[in-house]
Amino acid sequence: MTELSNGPTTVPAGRPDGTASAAEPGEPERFGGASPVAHLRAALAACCEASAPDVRGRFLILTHMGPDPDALGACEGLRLLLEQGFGHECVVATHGKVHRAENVALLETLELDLADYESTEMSAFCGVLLVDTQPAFRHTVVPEDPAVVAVFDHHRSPQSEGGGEPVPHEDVRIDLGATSSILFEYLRDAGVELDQRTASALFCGIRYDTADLSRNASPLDEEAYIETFRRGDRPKIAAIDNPPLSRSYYRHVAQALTTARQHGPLIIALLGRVENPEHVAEMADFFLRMKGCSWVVAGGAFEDSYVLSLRTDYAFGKAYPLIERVLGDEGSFGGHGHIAGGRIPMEDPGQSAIGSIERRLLKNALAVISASSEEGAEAPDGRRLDE
Ligand SMILES: [Mn+2]
Repeated sequence: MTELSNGPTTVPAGRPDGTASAAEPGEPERFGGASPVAHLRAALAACCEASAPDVRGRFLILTHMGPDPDALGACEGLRLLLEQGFGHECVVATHGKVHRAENVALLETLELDLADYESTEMSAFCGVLLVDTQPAFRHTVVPEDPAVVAVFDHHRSPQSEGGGEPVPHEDVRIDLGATSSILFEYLRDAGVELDQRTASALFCGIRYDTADLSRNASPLDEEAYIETFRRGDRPKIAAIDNPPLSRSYYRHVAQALTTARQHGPLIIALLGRVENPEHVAEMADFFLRMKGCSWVVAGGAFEDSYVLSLRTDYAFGKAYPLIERVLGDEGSFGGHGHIAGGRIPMEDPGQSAIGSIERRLLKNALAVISASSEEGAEAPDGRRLDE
């Protein structure tokens, strides 16, 4: 998910119902001292009270476009909380096609019941709940009506929040590795028992966002990871981690191996037109494992966009400022840690437009290398990987 700025995270104080449920001792004063579960329950009750009887108690759960395992895990966790914990009805709707093999495997293996945002009738719900993103983020679509009642996320807020409507229940914790861990906490505190499917979905969310607790993992992530694994479906969790790969994946591997060039610590693989936009990110991951490679720029044209993925190794540094320089002033981008992605819209996605984008990206990437080596030094010549 996109991390846009270093703006502060704001958690509104005050609770809608004035109940006296206390926060954990030592826990920072959030939700005006109410427990998160009590505050959320009250916010949803207030929303129901303000709605027409035919939609009362019906909620829509949304996340960012092209949902990843943490987004999908958090959606399933919230679904269970609303249905089993609070007795509400809910629908989870996703926006945009899911392409990445692991994410498709998660949807199919766990048989998740997801509606399509575009064909969802918004007037059938009294409120919207958002997970793993926030209303002002790009790659996120929320309806004008009904309003967003609750947000659960672990990304920093955009600097310019644009004076959006305050959300009654906003739980943003940037010190956590996964949004799925937040939903695990609500389920635990509400005393809702995890079923195998929800536990598996939550586990996959925490696993992939924290790289099996190896990055950004807090004590809550650790507890959630272990408890959801205990209750999850282990053969299914293993199957999701080793998904079947399409023939087009292997065609792209062959193409990427002949197209990629190594320039010192950089491997750059600009693939022309691709059949699946996720193959761009998959090739970036694939090349980063090569000895001597510290960063990878992979790109490919899909439909009317040129898609870019950038990866760095742990020693090399942050991906976000690098992708900004590789893109120049073109397109949009986001990222955190060692992963970044960008997109350049193309009015005419023809071969010559793709070629000129790829030449510009290559030039910008090589300029980064020249600048970081000796003053005025040229970037090393590109070597084929079979040389
Ligand atoms: Mn996440």
